[in-house]
Amino acid sequence: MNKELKKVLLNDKFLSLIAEKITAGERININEGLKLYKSHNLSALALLANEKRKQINGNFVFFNKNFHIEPTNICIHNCRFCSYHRSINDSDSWDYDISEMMEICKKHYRKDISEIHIVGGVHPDRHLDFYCNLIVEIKKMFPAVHIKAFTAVELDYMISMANLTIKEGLLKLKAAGLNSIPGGGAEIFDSEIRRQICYQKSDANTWLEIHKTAHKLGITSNASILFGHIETYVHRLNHLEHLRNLQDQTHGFNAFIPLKYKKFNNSISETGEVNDIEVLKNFAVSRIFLDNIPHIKSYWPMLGKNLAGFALHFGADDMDGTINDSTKIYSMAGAEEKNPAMTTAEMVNFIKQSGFIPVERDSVYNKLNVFE
Ligand code: V47
Ligand code: SF4
Repeated sequence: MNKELKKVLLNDKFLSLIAEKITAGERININEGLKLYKSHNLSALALLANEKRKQINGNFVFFNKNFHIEPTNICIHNCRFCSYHRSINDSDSWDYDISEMMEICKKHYRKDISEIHIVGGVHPDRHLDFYCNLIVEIKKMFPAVHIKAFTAVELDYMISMANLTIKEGLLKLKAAGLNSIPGGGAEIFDSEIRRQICYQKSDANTWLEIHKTAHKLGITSNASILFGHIETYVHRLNHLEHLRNLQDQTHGFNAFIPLKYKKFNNSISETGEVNDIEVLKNFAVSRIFLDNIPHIKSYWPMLGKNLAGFALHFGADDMDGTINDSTKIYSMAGAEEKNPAMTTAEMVNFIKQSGFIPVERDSVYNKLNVFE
């Protein structure tokens, strides 16, 4: 345990115990996680989470060069927290065909882009073959790019509409060129909270089963949590425990992404948003609890750059990517970054200023470039 940490924790038996557990590489349980959430000792939480991140990732902070495609904002679901989805006849809905998405690729693609992230609404008429063709076309034009695409909720719909099992559907997508799966759609696994905020969409078991099957097929994935709405700390911790248990079995999660609920223009706006202290605590507890998921992502397009930088001191070690102003999901929900884009130089500078060593990575966290 480092000296600074010892000094801060000297008079707090519980926090000292957690520090000892972290040093010994032991897990914390749900009760301990709950006590951490309830602690107001923010500096101790930062030091504890930082200790865990150092064990796993040293002083490195990762980023990649990527852009997003959002094929459609038309969605059969109506999640109450979502500011993005529209009905087919809404004037501000979109639904790109494959050639339009190839134009988006051409607009954003440069030699050094390593990943395309594809996530959108669950369009009633867009099925598995359409998305397989999309991936095939992208890979024809950019064979080396990593395609991280479709939340488990989108996959659930397209695979069941094709009358295939999860395994068969994922194998088809893999054969087309799908490389990994993003973390969205997880929200909060608790069935009562899900009933209240997103009752129509795939349930927790389906989300977990899709990721488990993907991992077994060699398709790695991310996991997320949507926090700061009507859930309690216990709901968050149960969510983390589901992920930790699955990761023990499969080791297929690359990163965990805490997504802060943004209130603009959706039907639970009256819930309000949690403040930055809650966001930082949530990063710290996630880092300490999820001892087996290697990376914690500070998703700057949604948090805003400043808060994303602070999160790096609360356990996060990954800034996602340069984005190139290609995503609208968060700006439509009121996120700080209206047109998220960072050049490599800006990203490197930002990470250095925050006190860490920037590393450009690929989508599975191989180090491509270390900016010492
Ligand atoms: O599941 C929707 C969230 C997610 C709101 O894997 C909202 O690298 C906040 O999958 N306030 C989709 N969040 C995004 C996603 C993602 C994002 C970044 C990185 C990765 C990755 C994946 O967006 C949804 C939902 O939890 N979301 N509405 C809102 N109002
Ligand atoms: Fe559809 Fe996803 Fe929005 Fe839910 S969060 S309404 S599934 S786009």
